[in-house]
Amino acid sequence: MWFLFCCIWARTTTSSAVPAWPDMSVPFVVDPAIEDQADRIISLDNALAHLSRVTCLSFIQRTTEKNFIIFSELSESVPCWDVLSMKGGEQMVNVGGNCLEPVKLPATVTRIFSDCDLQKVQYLYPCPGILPVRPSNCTSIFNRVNNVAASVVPCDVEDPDACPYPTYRNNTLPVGSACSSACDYSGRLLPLLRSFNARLGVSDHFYTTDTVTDASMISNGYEEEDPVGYLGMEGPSDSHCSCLRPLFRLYHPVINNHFYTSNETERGGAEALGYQFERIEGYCTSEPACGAYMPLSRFFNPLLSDHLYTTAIEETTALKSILSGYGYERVECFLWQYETANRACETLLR
Ligand SMILES: *[C@@H]1O[C@H](CO)[C@@H](O)[C@H](O)[C@H]1NC(C)=O
Ligand SMILES: *[C@@H]1O[C@H](CO)[C@@H](O)[C@H](O)[C@H]1NC(C)=O
Ligand SMILES: CC(=O)N[C@H]1CO[C@H](CO)[C@@H](O)[C@@H]1O
Repeated sequence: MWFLFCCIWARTTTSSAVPAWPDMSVPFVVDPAIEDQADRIISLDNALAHLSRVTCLSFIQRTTEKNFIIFSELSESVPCWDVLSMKGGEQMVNVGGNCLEPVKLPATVTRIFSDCDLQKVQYLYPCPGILPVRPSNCTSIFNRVNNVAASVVPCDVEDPDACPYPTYRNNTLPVGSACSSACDYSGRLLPLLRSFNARLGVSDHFYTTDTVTDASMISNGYEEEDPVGYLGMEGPSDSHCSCLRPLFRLYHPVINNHFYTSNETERGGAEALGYQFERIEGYCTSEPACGAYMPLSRFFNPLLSDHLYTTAIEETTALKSILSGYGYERVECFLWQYETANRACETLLR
């Protein structure tokens, strides 16, 4: 099995009046010199499959089309993956060298295009019924001056559940669709701190973005645990991101349980059961978008009366195992992985 490094459209489409491919469909052939290299052709197939899967642009084998792409190995000074505009006639596109590099096993890298790349595709080739998203802060990637092969976020395509970016699992969900942005949120982000009090009769996981409260819990017997991600501080409306949800914190003093929900109705229901509303910890997104791609999984242990929330894949897997005592409830919402909203969208160079 081959994975690849692949670098994206550098210096593409500086003008917005680029001729687009009709029907969002790109006829292509592959240069025989590449066709002969098994590892590279598999990489190319993977890259095209990825693009077709997560955007509305599709690649078709050329039959008699007059305008088509020839995937070739060109000089390093030629931008990679310049496929977004139709130039007319035979159009050479560089997928050589740095643009499409098979990675030898053991591969740690399988993700091919970044969210920003996909955002750019979505901007030029919006899926029907979905608002086009602005390429905004992604321009640095598309206008990259040199053709450095972009490394990609580790994500095992053989095991999509392990992908940190759930968007990519869904063939039908274009990036950022429901939230008007794939990568952007204008508010400040703060870590959602996590602590746990294991004392019998308490057994309570506690989460807060407020460091003072966190410190006071720690001094009252809660043990620090790893933060679960970042919450937005501004909401519920944002100039970029249209699917923010407040994360409400509630507390039930009798059963010593902190409970968090992003659902207003559920909050009301909990209050009716004796939970007291404490505060809004911050904002998360209802869909994987706006740079927030980490699902916050919610669990409940009825014996301990404890709600537990995690974004860690290993912990989620472990808790879902029958013996954990914690029952899986749902993905509450999505959190940011980094302090900068669009960082998850930036391909990591080198
Ligand atoms: C994929 O997207 C469709 C349409 O938005 C949705 O109905 C479906 O539940 C999604 N599937 C997954 C696995 O998220
Ligand atoms: C909120 O919770 C209620 C009751 O559990 C449910 O009917 C509703 O669909 C939820 N709303 C959202 C936006 O998930
Ligand atoms: C080019 C561009 O749109 N830059 C924006 C990136 O995001 C920050 C914060 O959201 C904006 O202030 C910039 O204008």
